[in-house]
Amino acid sequence: MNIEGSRASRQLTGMDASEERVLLVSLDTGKRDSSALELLEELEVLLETLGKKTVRKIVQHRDREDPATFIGKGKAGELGKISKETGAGLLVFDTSLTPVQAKNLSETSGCPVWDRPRVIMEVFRKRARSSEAKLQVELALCRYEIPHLKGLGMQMSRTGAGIATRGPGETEFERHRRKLERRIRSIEKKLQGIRGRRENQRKRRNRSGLPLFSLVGYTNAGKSSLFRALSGDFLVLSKDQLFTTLDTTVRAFRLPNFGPALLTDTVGFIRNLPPDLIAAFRATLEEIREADVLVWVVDATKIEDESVLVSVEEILKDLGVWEMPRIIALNKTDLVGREASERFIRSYERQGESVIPTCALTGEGLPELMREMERVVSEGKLSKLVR
Ligand SMILES: Nc1nc2c(ncn2[C@@H]2O[C@H](COP(=O)(O)OP(=O)(O)OP(=O)(O)O)[C@@H](O)[C@H]2O)c(=O)[nH]1
Ligand SMILES: [Mg+2]
Repeated sequence: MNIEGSRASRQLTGMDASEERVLLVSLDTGKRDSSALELLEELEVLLETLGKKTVRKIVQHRDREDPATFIGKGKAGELGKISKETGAGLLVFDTSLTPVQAKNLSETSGCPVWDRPRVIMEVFRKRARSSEAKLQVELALCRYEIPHLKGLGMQMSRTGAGIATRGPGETEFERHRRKLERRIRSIEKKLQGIRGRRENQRKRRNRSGLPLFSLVGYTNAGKSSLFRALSGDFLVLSKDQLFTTLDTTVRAFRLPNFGPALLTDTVGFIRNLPPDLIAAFRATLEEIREADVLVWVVDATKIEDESVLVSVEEILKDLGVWEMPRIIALNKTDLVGREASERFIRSYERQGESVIPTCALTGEGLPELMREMERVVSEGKLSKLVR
C-alpha cells in the first residue's frame, strides 16, 4: 500500500534505497497475548527476506486503535521524525491496516506504509517460481490494491506514476482502478486455463488408485526436507527461509511394506495469512483436499508458540480437511530437548493424534513415520483403496 500510488512503476524499477531501512510499528492495547513479540520477530524475518533491515521497533500503547491513524495522530507525526533520524524510508505495521489508516499514516509521516498482509504478499511475490504462483500473487496484490487507491489521485500525479492528462469525468484513480480490474480479469482467465490442465493431471492421479499423502504445516517446518527424504527427489528446494515452496509438487515413492504411494509437498501456512492471498492461492491450498492422509509437519522449535499450531489448525479446518486421517511429524527434534518433545507427544497423543518425532536432515524417525503411514493406509478406511 505504497500510498504514492506509484507502486506499479516502483515494482519495475525496484525500491528506493531508504526503503530498505524499516521502522517496525506495533500497537499494544494490553489485550495482545504473549505471542505478540514472536509475531514481531517473524515479521522482521519476513522483511529480511525482502532485503529490508529493521532499524527500530516501536511499540505504541493505547487502549484501542484509532480508526483514522491506527496509533494516534501525534504518534504518527513522530514516526516521520524518527524515520528521518534513523534514515528509514518505510513504515511497516505488524497488523492489517484499513486503507484510510494507511493513507493517513503515510501522509502524516511522509513515508510509504506497509501492513503485515502486504509484507507477506511481497514475500510470496519474491518466491513465486511457476507461472501459476506468479499469477496468483499478482491477483492477490491487485485485489489488495484496489481499496487502497481511493483518494490517491493527487499523489499519483505528483509522483508522475499516472498519466498526466485526465479524460473528462475520469479521475486518475478511476483509470487506475479500471486498469487493475482488467488485469484481474485477464489473470483469472489465465489461471482457469492452468487449472483445467491440472484437473486432468489430478484425475489421472486419482485413477492410479495409489494412496496420496500430503505434507502440510507452518512455513519453514521442514515439509520440503521431509519430502526430499521420503521421495528421494533432491531437486525440491528446502531452505532456511519463509515460503520457499509456493507450488504443489507430487512424487511417487515407496512404502517398504505397502508398495507405491504418492506424496505431495505444499505451500506453507503462516499466522494471519492475508485473505487476498488465501483467496488467490485457494486452488493450490485446496489440492490438500485430494489427499487421503495428511502428514502435518510441526517444527519442534516452535511448539511453545501456541498461535503457530492454532493457525495451522484453523487453516486446515477452513479447507475442510481437519477430519481427514492425519499423522503429526514432529520435525527438527534434533534442535530441542527430549523432554520438550515428549511433553508435546504426550499431550497430542492424549487428544488422539499420532505423533512421530523426526529429523529430516539425519533421517531419524523416517522409518517409524513410514510405518505409521503404512498403518493408516492399511486400515483400509481410505475410500480410494476400498474402491
Ligand atoms: N535442524 C534441522 N533442520 C531442519 C530439519 N528439517 C528441516 N530443517 C531445515 O529447516 C529449514 C526449512 O526447511 P524446508 O524443508 O524448506 O521447510 P518447508 O516447511 O518446506 O518451508 P516452506 O516451503 O518455506 O513452507 C531448512 O533450512 C532445513 O534444512 C530438521 O529435522 N532438523
Ligand atoms: Mg517447502
